[in-house]
Amino acid sequence: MSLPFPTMSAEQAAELVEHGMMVAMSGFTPAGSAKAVPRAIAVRAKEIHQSGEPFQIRLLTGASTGASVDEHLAEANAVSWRAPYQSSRAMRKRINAGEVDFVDMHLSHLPQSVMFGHFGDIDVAIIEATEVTADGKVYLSTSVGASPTFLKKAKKVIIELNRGQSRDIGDMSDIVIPRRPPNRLSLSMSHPLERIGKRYAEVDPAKIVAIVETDQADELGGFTDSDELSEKIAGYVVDFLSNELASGRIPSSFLPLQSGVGNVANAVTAGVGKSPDIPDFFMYTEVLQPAPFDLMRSGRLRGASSCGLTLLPEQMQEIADDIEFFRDRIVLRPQEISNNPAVVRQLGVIAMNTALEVDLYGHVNSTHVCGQNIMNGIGGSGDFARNAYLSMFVCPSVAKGGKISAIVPLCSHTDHNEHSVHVIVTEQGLADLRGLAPGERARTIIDNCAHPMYRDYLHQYLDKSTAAHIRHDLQHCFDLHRNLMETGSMLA
Ligand code: 0RQ
Repeated sequence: MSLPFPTMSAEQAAELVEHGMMVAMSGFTPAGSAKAVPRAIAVRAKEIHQSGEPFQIRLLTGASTGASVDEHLAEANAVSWRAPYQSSRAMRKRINAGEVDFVDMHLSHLPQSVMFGHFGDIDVAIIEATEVTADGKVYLSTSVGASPTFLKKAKKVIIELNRGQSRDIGDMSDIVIPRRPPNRLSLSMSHPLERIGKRYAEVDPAKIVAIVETDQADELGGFTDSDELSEKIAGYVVDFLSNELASGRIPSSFLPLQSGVGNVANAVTAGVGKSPDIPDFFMYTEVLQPAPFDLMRSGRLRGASSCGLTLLPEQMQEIADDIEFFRDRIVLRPQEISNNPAVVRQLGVIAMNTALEVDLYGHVNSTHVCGQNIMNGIGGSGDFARNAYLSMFVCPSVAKGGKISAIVPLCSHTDHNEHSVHVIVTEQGLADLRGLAPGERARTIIDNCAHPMYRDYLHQYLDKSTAAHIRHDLQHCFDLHRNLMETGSMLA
């Protein structure tokens, strides 16, 4: 049956987007990202710029996106404002050059901020779906993200109907938009796979101004095989979790895992899966990456609640080919539910996220190099870290061949403070900070996690600092960062 909505090309749909508009696009990582229309908007922007006219949009998504969104639009200089998270080289460059205003925020907060109008009106939403019905049911594709809220709030909606994505993926969604406070009900979820919502998002059909048919796979970046360093980090994590299990601090049935983005996080989850000491487990997480997917196939991962499927094309094909196996093992939720702090606390999640740098007391910087230039953003790490039963941060002890130490006297920017950080792990070892006072924390982090080439410096910094509850030398706490900026190396 044909739909009562105008079908058009991506180029025609792009004409509906005007300079200065607030545009919301689907996507939570490259999973479910809009593709054809943003690419056409980038081309349109370049043409308009060539004629001497301005063209820039304000851009909202669920989280990071595929290349068609951030990379293409940033290269075309087509974005003036961006929220809430990105991981694109081109976009990062423009943000750090002061050419794009970027709002870095907790991902669980985004739908509520949209609902309350913190960013103003949404002029157009561009949402990838596997099916849309005449009465406005929208079956989303490989991520849910903030799309249900974008569909509700946008003045106009463009649907990218992706025929290349299996229609069955849409049924994995479990969509609920919490009521506004003070009438918000508590979320009743006692198991990571418990369903509390509908399988589709809803939109007023009168708002759908275009259907654009596509068939492109998600633009997933490459994952490197785990290397020696991430294997070491994974080894420490596995030993630690095994000890926690043996001591009864983690129940014998284990607790749901959350794992952040990136290769180290991927390798750590793979390591947990390989350990004979850790029982089959569930995940309550925001991104399902390739390693946990393989664990699901082997039976080690019993099921996962996520916000998106950040998977390799062959893994997506595997889901399409064996939907009976995956249907009851994966639930895709909106980001205000997948990352909901109350649920994270209720389920007792074990959170594993990645740090750029950690200071002597356990504060974590996940976002800003030397406190200034953004890498990606806080993403969902804060949603999980603050409320997890066990909050772990992992990172290599050094970056750039040793020129940068990940363990520093004082973080140059703080995303997660000492009160939300329980365990730090590098390839040097693991620091369990629970129950430790500041001085003990500092020595444990230096001895267990810092690279040997930085340990003397850090101990001396501590010893020379004025005695206090938290010892610091305000004259010298950023010497490593200053050296890095002046000479390209922290130990100048
Ligand atoms: O630089 O890309 O030039 O080689 O940072 O570092 O070690 O490859 O690690 O890819 O896992 O990224 C924190 C950025 C780590 C990421 C961060 C340089 C290093 C390299 C990348 P190159 P690695 P990863 C779920 C949860 C916050 C959001 C989050 C992140 C590059 O994990 O964005 O967790 N996390 N969200 O050389 C300068 C330092 C550095 C440094 C590393 N101290 N100073 N550069 N690098 N440490 C996701 C969502 O919310 C969707």
